[in-house]
Amino acid sequence: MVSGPPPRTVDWAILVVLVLQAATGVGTLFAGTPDSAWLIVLHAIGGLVLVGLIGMKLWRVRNRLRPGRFRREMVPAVLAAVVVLATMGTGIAWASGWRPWVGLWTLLTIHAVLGLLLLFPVLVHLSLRIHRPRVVDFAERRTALQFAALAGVGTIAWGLQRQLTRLLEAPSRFTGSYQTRSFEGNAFPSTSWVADDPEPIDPGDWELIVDGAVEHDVAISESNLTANGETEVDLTTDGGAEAALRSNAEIDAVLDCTSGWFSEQRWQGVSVASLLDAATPTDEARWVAFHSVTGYRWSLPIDEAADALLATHVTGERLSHDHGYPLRLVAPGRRGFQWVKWVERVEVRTAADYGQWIAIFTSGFE
Ligand code: HEM
Ligand SMILES: Nc1nc2c(c(=O)[nH]1)N[C@H]1C(S)=C(S)[C@@H](COP(=O)(O)O)O[C@H]1N2
Ligand SMILES: [Mo]
Repeated sequence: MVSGPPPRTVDWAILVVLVLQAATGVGTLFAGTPDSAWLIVLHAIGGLVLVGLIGMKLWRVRNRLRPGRFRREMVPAVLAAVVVLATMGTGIAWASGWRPWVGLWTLLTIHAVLGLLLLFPVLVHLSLRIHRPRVVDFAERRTALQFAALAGVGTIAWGLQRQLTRLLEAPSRFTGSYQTRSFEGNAFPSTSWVADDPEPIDPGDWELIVDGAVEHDVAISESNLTANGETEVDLTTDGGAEAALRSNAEIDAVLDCTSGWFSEQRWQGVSVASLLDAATPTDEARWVAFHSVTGYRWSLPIDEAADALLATHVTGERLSHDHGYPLRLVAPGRRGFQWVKWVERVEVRTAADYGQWIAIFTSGFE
């Protein structure tokens, strides 16, 4: 019988691929434009190569898994094995075109959560069992060839799988997301990142404020926002003087949620550039933060913000409450979680907003 690569080499390769999977997996959450497609391809091929590595490892230790030989120190190893199989299984099922929702979660979300949980049993198992690698473990010509062959098989498997999803008519975008209800107005799914679920907003109680590192604050009421398809901007610091601003904008852009679906829509509303023009950023202005009534917020570098839109309409329909009425951010090339809904404040900033990383997890909790 042919023998595989040496055990310690397989173990180290597993560790390297796992670290790579965790890093590229988290990276996919930010991959919004095709120039980051390589990250997802790397993740997919790495994941398929891991199947081969885990297969070798489980084959090697199969005798130790018999009931009579079970010891307590093996618990982290067994847990790690179960979770890695579940992570690979959910990843492959999703990428092959099986995309069920399990309650509020998609299979892809479950995959990501399992992938992150996996790090715990793996770290414990490692701390109990670690053997230091030696260069010679990898330097063997035969071992190097075996790994190259494994990478080749992984790449071929990935290519075949892409064909399979085409046959099943379940192709995905480069992010791994599938298309749903494009250009059908409010019909596409709506989702909250964690707990945001505000009461519907009464337009009479709402206004949009632009403030921060600007020459003058701006306030816009809901009726001015939508009047005549134009936007009248009220420069509040100028004693209420009203400046009519032609700021109606329209763009086609893809909302791509990290839970694995996307929808392309024609978004209509107020261009952020026109709001910035009205408020006039100071020389120190660098970032623009978009605040939701719920406390959720996200920011964009000021140049990128100028290309974004605060949408009132989605493919011809006034935004529904679920999709962020009266106003939601449309940030082309960014992932869905950055498209803040129910926006009430545009804050021009001189510095990055690190607090947003906490706000997106905690907003909506009382
Ligand atoms: C270390 C843990 C992880 C492992 C072992 C792993 C493994 C895999 C595997 C085997 C696939 C299927 C590849 C294919 O069949 O083409 C996959 C797909 C995927 N994984 Fe992971 N993954 C991990 C963590 C994550 C995390 C943390 C995320 C996101 C936060 C993530 C996001 C994705 C996405 C978006 C896909 C779909 C790619 C596509 O449809 O082309 N993964 N993963
Ligand atoms: N205020 C607020 N905005 C939010 C969210 C949220 O939970 N709260 N969820 C984000 C996420 S994760 C996505 S994918 C999109 C979903 O937009 P939709 O509900 O209109 O489909 O909104 C984003 N904007
Ligand atoms: Mo999302």
